[in-house]
Amino acid sequence: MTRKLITAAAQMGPIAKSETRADAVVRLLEMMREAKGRGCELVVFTELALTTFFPRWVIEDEAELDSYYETEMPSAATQPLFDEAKRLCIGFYLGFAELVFENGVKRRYNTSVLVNPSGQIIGKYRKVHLPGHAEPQPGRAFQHLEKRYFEPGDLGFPVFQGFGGTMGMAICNDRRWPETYRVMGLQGVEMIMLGYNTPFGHVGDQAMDSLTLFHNHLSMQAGAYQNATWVVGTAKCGNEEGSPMGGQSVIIAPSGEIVAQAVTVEDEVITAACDMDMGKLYKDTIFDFAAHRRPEHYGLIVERTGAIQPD
Ligand code: ING
Repeated sequence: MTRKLITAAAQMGPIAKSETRADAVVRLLEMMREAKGRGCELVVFTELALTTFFPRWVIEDEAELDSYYETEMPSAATQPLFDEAKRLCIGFYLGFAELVFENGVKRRYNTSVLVNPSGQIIGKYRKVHLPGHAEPQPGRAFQHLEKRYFEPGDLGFPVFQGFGGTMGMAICNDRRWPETYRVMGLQGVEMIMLGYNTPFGHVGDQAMDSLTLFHNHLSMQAGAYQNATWVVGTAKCGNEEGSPMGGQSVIIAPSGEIVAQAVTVEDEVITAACDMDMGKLYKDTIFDFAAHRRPEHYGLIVERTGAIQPD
């Protein structure tokens, strides 16, 4: 009996600065219902799914900045998502800006949670790789100030048992770093869910920026194949407050093949029946880490990869 997980990526079009959380939640609920209508047990929403991508601006007023963060999850604005998930018996991944006080210190994270079909949070992740800058950069049409508005995640790359398998989470820029997938791959992950907000023109180099969508899929397809895992990548896209962002949300198999892809830059639900046993073929053959992977022979590997340091 194969483990089929019918999965949706719920791509979001722009969220205007004027849109409230309630407005965003209405859109998310509509897509949750559409996913359920297609038989889905899981719907993957995007990064920062409740507000516009505010790191594109310099925000000096702390109260204004704080207004983009959630201080609890579920919050009053997001409780309807949890209630509807339970009513429909469907789980979800949700990205949002998290504001917490730890030992009396205000901390800010770019966060996602995994919620099971009973409406309970079974996993939490905080974005590790923060792109862009801490200080405003001259000459940019839009800033990218995630290093100013978030701290690097302090939860590592954990995996969670749920939906009949081993599930993992990442957020946006994380998908460009092989360590993201490998740390979860070494824990036997079978599906990695991630949301992204990917503005065009991020680097300011015409040749590189023209490859934004190619690099989007390249990163996720490679991560999926090299770690024998499903990858669900859900965009926030379209022209959001004048900033064009890439779409092309995808569901990618452990083979690296794209099995579903969005074709608009609006709210769009894509789905796939994910065989959660498909990765096993790869993990038992070409990506049998125990049989073929040799960290002890990788030479000068530093950091905390656990590799044996040369004498
Ligand atoms: N955004 C972008 C990401 O997809 C970026 C930053 C855009 C990097 C384009 C490279 C090219 O990684 C977030 N939110 O991480």
